[in-house]
Amino acid sequence: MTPKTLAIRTGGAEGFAAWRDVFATRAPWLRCVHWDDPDFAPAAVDYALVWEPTAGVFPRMDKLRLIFSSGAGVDGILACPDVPRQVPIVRQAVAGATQRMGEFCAWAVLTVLKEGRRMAIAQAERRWAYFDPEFAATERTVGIMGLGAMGTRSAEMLQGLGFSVIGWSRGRKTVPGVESFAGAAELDAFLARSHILVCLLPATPETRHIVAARTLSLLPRGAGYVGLGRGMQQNQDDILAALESGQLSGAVLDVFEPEPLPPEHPFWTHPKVTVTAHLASIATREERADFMLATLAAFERGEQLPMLFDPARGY
Ligand code: NDP
Ligand code: OXD
Repeated sequence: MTPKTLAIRTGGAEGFAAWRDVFATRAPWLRCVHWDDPDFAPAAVDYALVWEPTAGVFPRMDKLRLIFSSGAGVDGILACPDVPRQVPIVRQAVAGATQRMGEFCAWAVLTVLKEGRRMAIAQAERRWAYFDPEFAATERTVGIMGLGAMGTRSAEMLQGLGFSVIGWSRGRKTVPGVESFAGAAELDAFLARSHILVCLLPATPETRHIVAARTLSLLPRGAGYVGLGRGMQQNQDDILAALESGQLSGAVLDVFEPEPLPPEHPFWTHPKVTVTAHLASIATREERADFMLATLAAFERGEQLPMLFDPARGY
């Protein structure tokens, strides 16, 4: 391969060093440069790998041909005011990431079902608090908003645990065993069936605050909520109100607005909320590097790329 330059801004200086080492063994022709290095020369860059790029740099990348997100979402990239609209953006699609998401989603749904937060509080207080979680998985329906790569793998794993699973997306989906609801017209019927609601949607203008008072009020009383997509999809005050009123019986939240969740936020100490630090799923650097190198080879052969961000649909 002709030498090429990849600019990296994901995971800070430590992340850069780790990425550089991963690429050094796999693609010696790829020169990795750190976006935040004082000697960084944007004009030399062919490709970029970024999570939250800073403004003022893309316009100086005259040779830039492809942008990779270091994750599945591209919201951190789109938040950069001068991201070049003509350069394709590739989202990560790695089997290891969907597997990890499925595992995390299964854990979160079981945490809601088995009242894991109640157990954790009792343990922290050294209290022998016997109780009998009310339902078995076979008696509950999990509704997954976003039946894409992450939602589909989660649905498969939840079905393996005995849950009934339904899904909601823009278009109709065919996922074995999963009843598919599509579009705004079918949202309310989907919600009415979801004993535990999981959000695995991308961040788009349409999904802003999609989990809010109205949505939550349509769930069966005492429903659970698992937030794994993006914080911007959730009205956090409405979630708190639904927990207070008993409309929600519990929640596991991995994403917030803003992140990190401020230390004074009531979610941290809420007896019905389990908070995790946006860690539900990330593939290893090795897996992501292999996906990127295969994508770059296809790109240089002029082939159609998988997982392209589509500005028209917003994700
Ligand atoms: P995909 O692109 O594979 O799937 C997105 C799904 O969302 C599709 O089913 C799509 O439906 C649906 N969708 C998009 N917009 C709407 C809408 N307005 N109304 C209804 N359905 C909609 O994405 P992934 O599964 O790979 O990832 C999903 C999201 O999960 C990411 O964008 C990211 O926000 C989040 N994520 C979170 C992680 C974490 O650690 N917490 C880790 C990885 C991802 P259709 O196909 O019909 O358009
Ligand atoms: C992602 C994430 O989008 O980690 O991949 O949230």
